[in-house]
Amino acid sequence: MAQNRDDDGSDITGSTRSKLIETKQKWASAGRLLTPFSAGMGKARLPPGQHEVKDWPVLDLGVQPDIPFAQFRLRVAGFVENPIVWDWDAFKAQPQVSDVSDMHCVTAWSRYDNQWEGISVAHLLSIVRPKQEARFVILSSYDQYTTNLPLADFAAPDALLVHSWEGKPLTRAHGGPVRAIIPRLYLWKSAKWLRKIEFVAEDRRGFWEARGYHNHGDPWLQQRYDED
Ligand SMILES: Nc1nc2c(c(=O)[nH]1)N[C@H]1C(S)=C(S)[C@@H](COP(=O)(O)O)O[C@H]1N2
Ligand SMILES: [Mo]
Repeated sequence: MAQNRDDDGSDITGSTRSKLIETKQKWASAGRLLTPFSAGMGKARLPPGQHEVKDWPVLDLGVQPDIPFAQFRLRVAGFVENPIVWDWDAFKAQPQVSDVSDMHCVTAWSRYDNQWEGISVAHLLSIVRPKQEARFVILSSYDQYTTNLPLADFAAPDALLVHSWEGKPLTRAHGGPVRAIIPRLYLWKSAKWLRKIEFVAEDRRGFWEARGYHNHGDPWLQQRYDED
């Protein structure tokens, strides 16, 4: 292997390279050229075509299922080594995290700095262990809603399964007991009243994706509607 062969730090190639590496490391830690999600990068915090709201609108199919904690089950199925069914106690027994993220609805409102509590998708993945075949994820809800996304987006470090918002249990209207939060995609990918997570090899369009909405839904690329 050719690693660390430039022990002669005084030669021009060596010093040029270390400057380049230093610069690139600075870019990396500043998130340069990455889609800017985080606070402090205010300039591009609002995706194109969005406006900020301070309230939190409710959007769904008009049916808000009432799932008492005692009846709550979260099932993980499909191409995973360890399929699970968690009841409320099992879900709450997982390592809890809290995180703050922005949400972007395709109807053009964005809400900043939402504080979530729940479990990270990264943790879920470490428990269920997706198989090689798993490339997409289908989220299904207690209101029959479904949405699909690539495993790579579901596995993003800021993706969560949440039960609380701003320190309070998620209301029924906003998807309690448990909803997904996928901050890097439009909010329709963040299934409320989450019931099942299926890992699949072939992509399958969900409720809105089958009704003219974009299959991927990246707000930074304004992927609102289907490309014909
Ligand atoms: N189960 C379920 N999840 C859903 C929906 C739905 O109808 N049912 N609507 C989606 C859409 S279109 C949006 S914009 C967000 C809205 O979440 P909110 O009502 O908490 O703002 O939920 C998404 N998740
Ligand atoms: Mo939406």
